[in-house]
Amino acid sequence: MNRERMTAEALSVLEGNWLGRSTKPAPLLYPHQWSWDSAFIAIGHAGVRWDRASTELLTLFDAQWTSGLVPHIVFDDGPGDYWPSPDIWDSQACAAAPAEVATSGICQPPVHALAARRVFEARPDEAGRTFLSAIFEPLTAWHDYLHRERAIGGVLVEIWHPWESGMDNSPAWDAALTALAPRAEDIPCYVRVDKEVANAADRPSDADYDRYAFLLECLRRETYAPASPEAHPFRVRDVLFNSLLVAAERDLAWIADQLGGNGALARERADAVALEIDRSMWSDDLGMHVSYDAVADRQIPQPIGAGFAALLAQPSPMLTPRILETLEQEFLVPIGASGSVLPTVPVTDPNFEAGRYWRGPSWVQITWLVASGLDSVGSNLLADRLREGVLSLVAAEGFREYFEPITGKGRGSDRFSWTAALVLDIISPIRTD
Ligand code: 2M8
Repeated sequence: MNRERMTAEALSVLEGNWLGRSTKPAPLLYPHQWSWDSAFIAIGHAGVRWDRASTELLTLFDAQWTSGLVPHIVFDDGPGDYWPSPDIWDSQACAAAPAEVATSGICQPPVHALAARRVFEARPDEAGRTFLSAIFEPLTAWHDYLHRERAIGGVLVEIWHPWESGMDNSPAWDAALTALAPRAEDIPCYVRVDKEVANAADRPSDADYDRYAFLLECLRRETYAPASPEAHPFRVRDVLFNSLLVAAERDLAWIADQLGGNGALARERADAVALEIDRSMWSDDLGMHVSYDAVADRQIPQPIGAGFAALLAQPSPMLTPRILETLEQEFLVPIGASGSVLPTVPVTDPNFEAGRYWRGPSWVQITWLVASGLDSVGSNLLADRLREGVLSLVAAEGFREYFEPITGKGRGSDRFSWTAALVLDIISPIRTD
């Protein structure tokens, strides 16, 4: 597939997944609007369908809770089976939830300010400013929510469910999930739809789903705002989530500058979180940043490709050479003449499974973020190799949800929105410097 054809195909994938005011991640498996998917979709649309890009983000923030939480799913009322469905989340029983639309009650990584900045930069005229003014307060409320409700006893923010990481089935969560050991009577009944729509062998195990259901129920009982968050049984300071928060705060500060406002608080928060990422997430053994289990009070010694997103937080320059060495020597797999593929975990890791969801495959959105992080520390050539790798995978296998790192085989859902959107951005990037 040449680049012209790839652009046309990517646009047709996004058109096919358009729901009217937002875009679903994939035709069948994910039939609603997902929070961080929408941010990536907006980034891809910014340069080619600006109206769609701005509408995508505004639709998501229309479903924002009064607490500032941006729900990870905004349910569409069209056809489509998904578990957990709106009745399980029961957002309408929560005073903070919007009345007009059903949503989940948990969140996903805060990549939205990065998207909003790019949408504006694609069109810095009056329409762009109107969009930026409309999204600024909601973005601020979202970040405020994270610092206020999710930073328990420190500045790093916590996720309370693996789904909040966006990397649901990552081996990084195995120990914390095993430790939950829920009693059978505490696990709500549910029927898995995902195993019917996708290849069951690629999906999380039933034991994992029991724990997802158990955690959802714990949170639902407290209207997703636990009175004693310290007592919640799954509390993780995720390296990707926190690194994105730093980048998002810096972009929020930039947005404030554009609007003649004051970005000082956002900058201060970004610097404080970035410092703490280096202090408590750096693993000298692994030569990279890792997540932190706040319940067990220890680092999670699982190297994950998303750990290199810490570059987006601009770590101490003393750490950068070691991070780049780990990335090149432990993670990257060559593809084509000049590309590299970033797997979820190193292909030599005991937990590596080439085709299993979040346990081995390469994901386009993680690769795109790590490439942006490499750009931000001046490693543009390496960043280009990662982006080249994405184009090679897609040229051979289409717009798949994820790819086996060694063979390049496409897996998961086909016609996947963020894969299409980020290919559009890789082919014609919006500059943010
Ligand atoms: C996957 O997550 C959902 C739950 O949110 C699922 O498996 O049902 C993840 O890959 C997540 O990162 C993504 O946002 C979502 C939709 O693409 O699918």
